[in-house]
Amino acid sequence: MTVQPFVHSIRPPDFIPETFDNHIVRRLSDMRGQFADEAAYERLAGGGDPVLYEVYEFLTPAVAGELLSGISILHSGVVGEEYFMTKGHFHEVLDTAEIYHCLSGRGVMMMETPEGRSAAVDLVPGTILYVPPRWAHRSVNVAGDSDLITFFAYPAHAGHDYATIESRGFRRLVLQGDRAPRTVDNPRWKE
Ligand code: S6P
Ligand code: ZN
Repeated sequence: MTVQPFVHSIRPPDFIPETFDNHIVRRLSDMRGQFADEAAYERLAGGGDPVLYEVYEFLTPAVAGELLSGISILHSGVVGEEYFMTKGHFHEVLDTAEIYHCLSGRGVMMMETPEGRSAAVDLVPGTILYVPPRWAHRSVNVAGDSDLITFFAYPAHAGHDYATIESRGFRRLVLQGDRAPRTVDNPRWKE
């Protein structure tokens, strides 16, 4: 199947694409077990099941050579001291990279390799982040009151390994601090 050239368009302030192929909505209930403060999670879940983030995808065939891109909109909030965040994943084809371009808001991209290296990069409007092959990645919204909006693109055959992060978490967490967000070791990280 050959893909014809195509365009999509986004505009501030909400950057929701006028056209897209797939819309993913992830709620608090999709993140059970991922936030460090379980009591805070249950308190928030008791009040409903808020949407944490939405992804608008521009699909292409899942084969090497194609790029899959889209817009990710991560809402603001906290579970205990921990900011709203995406599930996070390794790519199933581990040797595939990804580009993120921050369009709006304030965030941190938490990243780590299977070998134990860890990195946290600030995202502000204009930031272009290269996530190299092998690095798991999770977006974290550290703004008090605005969405974190990013454009992303990655090899369409990369796939997602969510299970590794679901079972052991990320090595580092991003928490609210007195003046600025702080990153700490995840006390529940499992080898
Ligand atoms: C996919 C890419 C993004 C994420 C999105 C949601 O490789 O990294 O499109 O899918 O930011 O995060 P997650 O961890 O729920 O897929
Ligand atoms: Zn990815």
